[in-house]
Amino acid sequence: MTSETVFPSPDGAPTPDQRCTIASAGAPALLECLLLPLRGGLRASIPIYIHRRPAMKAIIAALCLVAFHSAAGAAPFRNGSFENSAQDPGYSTRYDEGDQRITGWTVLPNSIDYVGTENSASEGTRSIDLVGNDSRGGIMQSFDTLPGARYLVTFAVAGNPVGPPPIKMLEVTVGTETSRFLFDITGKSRQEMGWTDHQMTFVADESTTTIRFTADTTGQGCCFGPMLDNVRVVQIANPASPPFPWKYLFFVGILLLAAVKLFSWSRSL
Ligand SMILES: [Ca+2]
Repeated sequence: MTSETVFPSPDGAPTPDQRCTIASAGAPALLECLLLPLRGGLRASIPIYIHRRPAMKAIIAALCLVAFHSAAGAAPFRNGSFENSAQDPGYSTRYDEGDQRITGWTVLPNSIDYVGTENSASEGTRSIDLVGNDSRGGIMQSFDTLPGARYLVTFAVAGNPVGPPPIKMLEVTVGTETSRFLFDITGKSRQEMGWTDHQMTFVADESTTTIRFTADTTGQGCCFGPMLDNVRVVQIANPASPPFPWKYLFFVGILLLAAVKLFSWSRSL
């Protein structure tokens, strides 16, 4: 990886065409680089070397963190049918805790089976057996939500008919809501899975919400769990009243403070 950082030389002021290429100089240096045109515009005739000013670096770093935090978010809910991944599961592939090859999803302890041709899916050709090799497993996704809004989650449940236990139990946690769902595999087969839609609602408390699907068959004959497919999340009601944007008010305040500091600092030179 290349790293080239070009700042104003000690005997020359920054110029509009000053080249600035950074690959690994770090966030504070990158921000300095991005601010070069601004500094040049403010005091084109005065050498300005922010990299020699720890206080200014601290202010800029704080601005950077606040800006990134404000802009940060998870993402819209995605890949609820598990059809997109970095690897074709084939018949069935075991994924351990922390695996993120299924787009948008992270595997929870201990493992899951990413099912392809082993069993028919509810939608498409792929689904999840929430119990992998260790009698317990799960999968989670974080996604953008509007605080105060109500959402409806719909998902298809079945049970892996290949083995015990006969009654599969699925636990779903989203926001502060937790529900359990049972599925009896009696009479079901790999071709006739008996997929059944279930629903639950939740009100988002934050701008990001996490949904978790987990299962535990410990002591019940091991490793054939409830199966999951075709998860859908839709907003069904707006917030009762818009939440006051404290976060953005704080961000504006930091910007004003930084502008005052920058103005005072530039006048002192
Ligand atoms: Ca699917």
